[in-house]
Amino acid sequence: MIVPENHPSGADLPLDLNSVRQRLVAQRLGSEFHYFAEIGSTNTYARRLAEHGARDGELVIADSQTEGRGRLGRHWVSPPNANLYLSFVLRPRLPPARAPQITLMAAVALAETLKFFLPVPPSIKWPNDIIVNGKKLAGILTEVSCGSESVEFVILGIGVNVNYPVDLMPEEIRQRATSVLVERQNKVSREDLLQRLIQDLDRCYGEIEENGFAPMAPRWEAYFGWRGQRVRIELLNQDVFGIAKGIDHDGALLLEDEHGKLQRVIAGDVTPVSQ
Ligand code: BT5
Repeated sequence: MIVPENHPSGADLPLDLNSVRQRLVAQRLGSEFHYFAEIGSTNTYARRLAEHGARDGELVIADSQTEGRGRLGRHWVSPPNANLYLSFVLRPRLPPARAPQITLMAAVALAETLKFFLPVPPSIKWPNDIIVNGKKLAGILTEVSCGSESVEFVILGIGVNVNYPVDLMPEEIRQRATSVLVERQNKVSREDLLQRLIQDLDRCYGEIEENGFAPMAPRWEAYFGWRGQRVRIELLNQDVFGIAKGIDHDGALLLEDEHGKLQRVIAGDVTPVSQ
């Protein structure tokens, strides 16, 4: 690979996507790569591609983002050449009500990939975070466009902190974020992680389309870090408290309220609280 002249020696190199493509064994995901050294947001770009007819599985990937997005207008810190920022255009054969299962499926795939690279298994924080040793290592941003009866497309965006040292993290996330490098104390190949992630997502995507989420639910549950714990759910206008019991077949979080009744929560942020 040709290294740009202005590249400081010792710094991380740009992604070598040829090596990923050559080794990739996937049915649908990664059918086409759209690579950017820098982009605003891979999700925004992927949405534009989808609106112009991009096919199922096309992948937008960048070495840095200037306007990386989280949920609810939050910011995703996306420095150059250290991490992974990617978005797939998906055209799943799912009814709109089952679209949230894409996020759950992606969390399972991401946890299965990361388990291979980490000394301790990651946990899933419902619905979209991957947590290691209590800190956030990866996040998922799923954006759905629906017709009246079917899902038109889903943009599945994933940010993974890979070779990201704590001292380069901005103050806003330093106490709460981690990376593969931080957890294993040495660097990993972003190409190896990316290849495995695409393959795991491809497999899990096929599984939920074929059989629904139910057969995958036990795997999700096995990674769920807050079962049996008292949690706070931050909804848009209020906070709700209860005991996290797991998820139902649609991927809603099951919360036991103070009267012992099970409530279904379909969106929100979960934080464990002391009993
Ligand atoms: C997420 O949102 O966790 C979804 C993140 C998705 C990012 C990917 S990158 C590729 C694709 N293109 C995009 O534009 N986005 C996707 P949320 O649950 O709302 O979490 C956002 C919060 O995570 C922020 O408010 C920070 O507190 C924290 N955060 C921001 N950057 C982080 C990072 N690099 N590592 C860990 N935590 C971070």
